[in-house]
Amino acid sequence: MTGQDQRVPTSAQQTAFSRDGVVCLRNVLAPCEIDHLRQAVARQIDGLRASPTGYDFEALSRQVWDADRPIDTGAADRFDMDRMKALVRSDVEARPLREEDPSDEMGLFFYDVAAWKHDRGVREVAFDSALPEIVSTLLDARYLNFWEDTTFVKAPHTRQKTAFHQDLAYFQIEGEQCVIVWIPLDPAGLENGVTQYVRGSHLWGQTFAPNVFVSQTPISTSTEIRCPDIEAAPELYNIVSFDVEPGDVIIHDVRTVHGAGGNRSDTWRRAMSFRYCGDRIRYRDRPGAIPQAGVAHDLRDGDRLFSADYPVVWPKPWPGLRLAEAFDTQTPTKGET
Ligand SMILES: O=C(O)CCC(=O)C(=O)O
Repeated sequence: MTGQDQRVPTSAQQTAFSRDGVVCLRNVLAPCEIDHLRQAVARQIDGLRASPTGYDFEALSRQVWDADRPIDTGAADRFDMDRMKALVRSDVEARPLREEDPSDEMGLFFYDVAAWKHDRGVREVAFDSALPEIVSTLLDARYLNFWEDTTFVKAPHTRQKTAFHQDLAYFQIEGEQCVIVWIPLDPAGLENGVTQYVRGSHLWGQTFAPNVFVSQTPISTSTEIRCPDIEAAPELYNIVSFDVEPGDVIIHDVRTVHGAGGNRSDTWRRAMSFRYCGDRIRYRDRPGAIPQAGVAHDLRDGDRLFSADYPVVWPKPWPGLRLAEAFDTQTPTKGET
């Protein structure tokens, strides 16, 4: 399995990434790699109700904004959604972040994490595609840890937007040498909710409190400041988006403020997002960060991310080594025999 056109970013792409905090690289992943991720996403969606980390934010936003509707997250307990509902409803600045859509169809804004732990195909793309080398070049990293994968799917006619946010405060890390690689699994543009980025926001010198995507309301009561309300006045910000095809990737700095519209189209917008950390990142049990699913480490503040929970994916000890195989666990890929 090899990448397609590109294994290292050009110097123009590196300059754009440093300046804007985001860059789009074309035709980086091979069709078979996209296929691995699509299959993993299909298995995740099938398991939504049973997953301890899987959510439908489209359904949740209706439950949050309707005082009489109880919160129902199935088996998921990563976010305390009853507490979130109370926080959002008592936030005077909060309002539904939903697209107008004349259709009566029910959408789906699917979210789940950490497929790499049980899905070999995801590990192959996260560890053995062109991505680790590309990312380590962009970050000027001596080595690279894989932090986690996250799946974001918007079915046709999903009204819920992804509230603008900054990723840094969601993660238990200290430092800035971290990127998020957004991997479209369908053609995506503004109509079906491609991600949007505030150019240069990685250089604002601020760490913003995390939100739960259905509202700008901070989910932590830590002292971190709330993200500006970009949706209220997008014209005030230098927002960039890219029309992308499967195989392309969009890479953003962990400090870059970003969000997405709903999916107003008849086509799916499936995506996976990989998070990588460079050698200057240290572990920090940051107040307000979202508890990470299924980690077993005992790292303390200031430690390097040396743990089986954060595999070193670059450099490879020898060329041609398939790290995905090295990390095969006793747990088979869900849904496979
Ligand atoms: O796909 C989305 O709607 C949001 C993506 C995102 O926030 C991320 O990849 O960090």
